[in-house]
Amino acid sequence: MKGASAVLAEIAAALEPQGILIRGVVNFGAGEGPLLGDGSAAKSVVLLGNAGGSIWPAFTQWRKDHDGPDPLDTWSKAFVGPLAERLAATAYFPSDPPWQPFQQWAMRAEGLKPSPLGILIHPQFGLWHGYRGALGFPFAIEAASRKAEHPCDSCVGKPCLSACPVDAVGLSGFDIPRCRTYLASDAGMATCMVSGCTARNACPVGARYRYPAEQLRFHMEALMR
Ligand code: B12
Ligand code: SF4
Ligand code: SF4
Repeated sequence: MKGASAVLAEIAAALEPQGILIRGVVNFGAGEGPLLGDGSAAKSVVLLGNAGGSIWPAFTQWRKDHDGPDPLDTWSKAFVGPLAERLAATAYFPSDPPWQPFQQWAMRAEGLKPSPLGILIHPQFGLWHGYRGALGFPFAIEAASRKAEHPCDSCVGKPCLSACPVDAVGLSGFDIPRCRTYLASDAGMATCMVSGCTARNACPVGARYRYPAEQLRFHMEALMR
């Protein structure tokens, strides 16, 4: 069996061309991890995801020859699935039921905390990052424990909280119907649907990782469905 560091190196090398990055490792206590393919509980998961627009060039290229529903999920599975088989790991995907607690894993793996918008904020990438999958293993993987600085603690004025034109998102939660009604209106079509969520865009952290325009529009269209 490969050592844990060889496993991490193999994952990084296999997914680098797709812009999918290792986003941290979580080790679990007995029985605490998600179920592996053989029904036992995972001892570790390796989180996989994007930072800024890292996945967009490879995804855009792949999409030229692939059609169908949920293209980003299909693309993620096309690359993470075979790697899981090769490593005898179990693959988990964020949109597949039962929903695995990706945000809790990320909080443990990288010490991230939620922003007032609900999305986890990263000190470097700001709100511009996400998860494309995770690989579960029956052994622990040594990883440095991380405690990230939480940018919202020192954010003067918290502009994300006042930016939504219809107050659909904030400390009291995310009013999804309200957001979707606005997105479907002429005003929404001319603002958030073109340039991305105005509240998310208002955050100054990690501005250089802001998704490219095409990616912003892709995620907004997904939110409408
Ligand atoms: C269902 C879901 C939605 C639903 C409902 C969200 C809600 N209010 O519950 C809808 C479709 C509306 C949605 C929208 C978005 N989502 Co969403 N969503 C999910 C999904 C599939 C499941 C969440 C869940 O219930 N998990 C199950 C529980 C057990 O997991 P958990 O980690 O313990 O739960 C945490 C969350 O529930 C979180 N939480 C609690 N309340 C809220 C409220 C909001 C708004 C959010 C985002 C999180 C959140 O706190 C928990 C503890 O950490 C996750 C993927 C996943 N598997 O987690 C993505 C996920 C949370 N979404 C994500 C994103 C980016 C978005 C959008 C920004 C995407 C977009 N298209 O623009 C939007 C808008 C959110 C916003 N505030 O701006 C990312 C967050 C990444 C990050 N940096 O944190 C995730 C992880 C998907 C991914 N592939 O990375 N989402
Ligand atoms: S604008 Fe400020 S409070 Fe809002 S998410 Fe960004 S850093 Fe956090
Ligand atoms: S997409 Fe627009 S309407 Fe929806 S929460 Fe963001 S700013 Fe508000």
